[in-house]
Amino acid sequence: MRILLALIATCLIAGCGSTPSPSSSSAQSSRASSSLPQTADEQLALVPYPSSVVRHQGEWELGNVVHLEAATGSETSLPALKRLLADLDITESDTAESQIELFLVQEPELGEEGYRLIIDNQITLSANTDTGLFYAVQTLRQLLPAEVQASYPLPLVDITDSPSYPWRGNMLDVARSFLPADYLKAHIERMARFKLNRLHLHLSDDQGWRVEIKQYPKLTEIGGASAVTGGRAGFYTQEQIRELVTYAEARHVTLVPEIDLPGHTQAAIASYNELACDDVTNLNTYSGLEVGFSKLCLTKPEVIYPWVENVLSELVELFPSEYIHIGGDEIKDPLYGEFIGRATRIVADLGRTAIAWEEGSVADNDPDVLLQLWNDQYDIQPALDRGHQLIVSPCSYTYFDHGNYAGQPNTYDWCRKEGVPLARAYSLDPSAFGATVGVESAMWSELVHTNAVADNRLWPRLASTAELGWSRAEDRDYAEFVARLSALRAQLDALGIEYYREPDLGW
Ligand code: TNX
Repeated sequence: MRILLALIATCLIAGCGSTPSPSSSSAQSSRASSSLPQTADEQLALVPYPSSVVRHQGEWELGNVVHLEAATGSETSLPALKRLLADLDITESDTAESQIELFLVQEPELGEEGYRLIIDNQITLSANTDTGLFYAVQTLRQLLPAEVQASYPLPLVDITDSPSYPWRGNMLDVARSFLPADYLKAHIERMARFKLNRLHLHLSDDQGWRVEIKQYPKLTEIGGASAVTGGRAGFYTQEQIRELVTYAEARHVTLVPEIDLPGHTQAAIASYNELACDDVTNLNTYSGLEVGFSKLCLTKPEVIYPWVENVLSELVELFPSEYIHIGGDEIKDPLYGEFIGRATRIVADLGRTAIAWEEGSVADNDPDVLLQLWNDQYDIQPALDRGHQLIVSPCSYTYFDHGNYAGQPNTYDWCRKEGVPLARAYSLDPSAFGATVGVESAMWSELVHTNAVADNRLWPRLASTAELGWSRAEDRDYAEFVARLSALRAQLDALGIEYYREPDLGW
């Protein structure tokens, strides 16, 4: 009963959004004698909340020794389950009474990422894919305590679940201030716990260049050694990137690299001066807070395009992501549109698809190019009319460099003077901006210089990004979200997250 939350008032008004799907209701009726109607006053402490939860009366106890049966093909989900059991000191034995089974099935309604989790007299996880099974394991993890206990009672439940959007992302600006590879690893695991699946790395900007490019070693010798004032310098070696990619793949997180072009390029220019126009006198590294002052010299195509091509070809060797972000923000130049069109085609010629910030919509891009919307009011309609899809990141909801509350020290407020409190972040409707692959929150790092501050800006707000990307819009209710997330505090603690103590959560 520890994980049950009484939400009588909110649920009476809003309903708990736990409509059984046809398949789970048949599971329910086959055990009608032991099942209760879905009560309207309790939700399981799950974030993001599943599409369908059917509760039955009573509990089942998971033993301290379990028997695992796993389908071949559960190559990431089985290790994830084993990590979960190890964290709770639960051991494995073929003769144990408690059983957990992982099945691959063919149920089109579960899609690529959906799953079913049944707890009756055993635990049964099923999905079409290893990804779905991996997410079933994450749900099971939230149903269990975060720390070792003497016993593990679980609610009897049939959960059928699949995401609203394929893109459930977070952006980290590692360029203004670097985040070490160990932090990224921890972050990837934390994201996966909430079923987030895209980590966008902003790898270059005026203040720093963060990824080793073998053909241009000065990018990291010079550009990697600078940072915003008070921030951290550094860069990822190609070996570290490969290791991060492998780690992320095992957690169904795609690392999406961004090289910001043709503006935000002072670190590149300071490393290779010929990338700037000949009349540019400031060829130094930069550690200030201005934006929009640097650019590649677009009237020197013979210099810049081979460089762009070479950098991007090394990048696609490192990052298997289908999508490669070419930036495109905050720069004015008569040749801007032509540059973006050429850059997105360079990405296409490398066998990938480009993403550009919203400004890139002025270029003549193939409609499969994704556009990342960041100004709430930007007129993206013409691009939607041409068939583009969006990653939705409107700054007044998703910019986590803005305060958890108005006036939080070391936060920006240019987009929203009240900051972006949890309630505001949760109130975004990703579908309101037009055709979208999903949602992404962004943490710019001009003012975020340590791991602890990064944690404070990211959590608990990132849990709201997770629910916006996964749960149905009609099921979202802030009071319920807050009650569920509040109950997951021990899980965040176990992950070592130095979250902001959000008053709405009672923290
Ligand atoms: C705008 S959003 C930027 C970044 C800054 C951020 C600060 C976008 C595409 N560009 O360069 O870091 O504001 O909030």
